[in-house]
Amino acid sequence: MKSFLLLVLAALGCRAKTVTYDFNVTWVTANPDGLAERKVVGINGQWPLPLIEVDKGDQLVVNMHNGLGDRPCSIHWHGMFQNNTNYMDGASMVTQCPVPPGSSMTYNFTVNQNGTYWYHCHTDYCYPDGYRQALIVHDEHAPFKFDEEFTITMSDWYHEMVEDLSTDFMSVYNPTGAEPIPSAFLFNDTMNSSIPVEPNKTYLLRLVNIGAFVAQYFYIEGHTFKIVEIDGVYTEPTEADTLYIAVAQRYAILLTTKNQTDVNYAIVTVADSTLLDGIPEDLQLNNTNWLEYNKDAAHPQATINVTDSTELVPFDDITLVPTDKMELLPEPDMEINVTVIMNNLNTGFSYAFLNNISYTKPKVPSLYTAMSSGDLVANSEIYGEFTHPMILNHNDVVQIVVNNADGGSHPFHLHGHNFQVINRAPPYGPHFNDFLNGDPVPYDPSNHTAFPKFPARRDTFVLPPQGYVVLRFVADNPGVWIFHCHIDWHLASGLAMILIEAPQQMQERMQIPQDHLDVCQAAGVSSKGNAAADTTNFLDLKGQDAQPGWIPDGFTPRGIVALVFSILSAIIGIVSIVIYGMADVKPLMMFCLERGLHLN
Ligand SMILES: [Cu+2]
Repeated sequence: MKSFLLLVLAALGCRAKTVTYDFNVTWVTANPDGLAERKVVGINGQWPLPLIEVDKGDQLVVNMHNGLGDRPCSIHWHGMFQNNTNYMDGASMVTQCPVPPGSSMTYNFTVNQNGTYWYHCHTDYCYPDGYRQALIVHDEHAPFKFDEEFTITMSDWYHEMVEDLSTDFMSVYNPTGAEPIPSAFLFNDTMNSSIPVEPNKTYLLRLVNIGAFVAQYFYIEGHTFKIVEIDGVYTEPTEADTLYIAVAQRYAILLTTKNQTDVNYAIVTVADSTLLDGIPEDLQLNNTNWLEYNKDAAHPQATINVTDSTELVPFDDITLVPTDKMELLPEPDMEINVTVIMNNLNTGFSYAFLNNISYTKPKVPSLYTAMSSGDLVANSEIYGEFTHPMILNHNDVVQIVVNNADGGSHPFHLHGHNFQVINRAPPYGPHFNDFLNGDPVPYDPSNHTAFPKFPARRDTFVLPPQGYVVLRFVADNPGVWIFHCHIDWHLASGLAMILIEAPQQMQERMQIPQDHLDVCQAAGVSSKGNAAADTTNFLDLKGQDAQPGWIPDGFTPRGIVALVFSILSAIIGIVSIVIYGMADVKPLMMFCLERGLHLN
């Protein structure tokens, strides 16, 4: 029996391999929409960035060198559980120090998952400058068959550098927090491209929204398809014609081609225009790429039959059933109940809040606080009030209720997990924006639709405008995990909190690699201590970074806009009086002087 087991283990061991990538991160230039050449973050001198491909069970090793010269960076492996390797999660000031220019960090973890993922920078705002790409985990035991596969990324794209956009975004001139409007929408980091297909074949299309802000609708003219995976979770094959893919979400679909080679079909992506505060005339919201049966045949532009993206009816992901039929988790041991709020603080900028906290980075990465805190590891105070820490006990069933007091939808992502989405209102479809006609509707535990028996699981879900979502998961993955809105503008304005999961087990099971600690040294960031970097008294948070102060009652965002604009117009008024006034006075003075008159 023992030798049989060894044989099995050896067979398994033989199959798993180590996949190593060396990433030298530097600035390069690119012009993916043909409209503007700009600086982008490249890897090994290339952009688009390399697609990472591994097989389930592989060890993925990425040696990252920051050659940008002018800013720190990191890499988050979106959707990877990082079981017992929380320190490889890549979120700066949560699980590591930001890697400064000239420094390197090795990410090394086992990929015991399958499906469609992506990687992106997770240090301040750094991924909208092009630092993002898909990560595919192949699985020879996938519960579906196909002939060939393609990965399709979609993303919003800016012509300006994020450093310029962010200064205007967090500014007294933007008191309503209007997000920068993208300049274009890319498809596989280009536009007007074709996916070559043959008739009567089945293709697996892996769709990933690697954008920083805007969700996109997706459909293929003349075709339906079957959803088989969401965010790495296999689902019962489910027929659909239109998808709504928020930033960070993934869908894998099976598409069977027609028995013909005469006609090419439009693959249509439509940006969710409800997210945009204004639509410039030259912004192309609807984009056509092609399912190409015949490269010599016409490539017709899509015929869009709706005037507004909200008229499209996407498949509701909450109805999907995972193939593993994991049942609804039992009643929670712990509930976290948060409400999304947008408000101004006394800087005059707009901030995002979960309840009354706008996430503010600590002085020590929160995981390093946990690892250096000894017996105080389960005391939430040491992580600082403004990281919004929640302590989760090992293996507890956790329920998160997210209510939305904001009129925008938000794609929320939890690191280190996927979770059951057990309730959401309003549902995808024609009523998605219905709660905007009145006050926000919070989740009511005594009045909701039935929870599914086998809830859909994913790692990023969309919170409807003024509605709510309820999710459940088991706290079985020790680590510090950030839960945040994936619209990068909202994360930067504070729409995040951290979960300190199984703190004692975290300390017992993990050890921070030396090269990660060296990065802190190089970055001048402390790798020990509480959120205020105090290493002697972890309960003394004096000096922690805090969110700005509240605005006295009576000031509303509208009031601030009015105030800013009246101050501005007063200044403009004074300046014009000085310029034009002097211009008027000068000839008059000359006239008087010439005639010996006095101006009084
Ligand atoms: Cu958001």
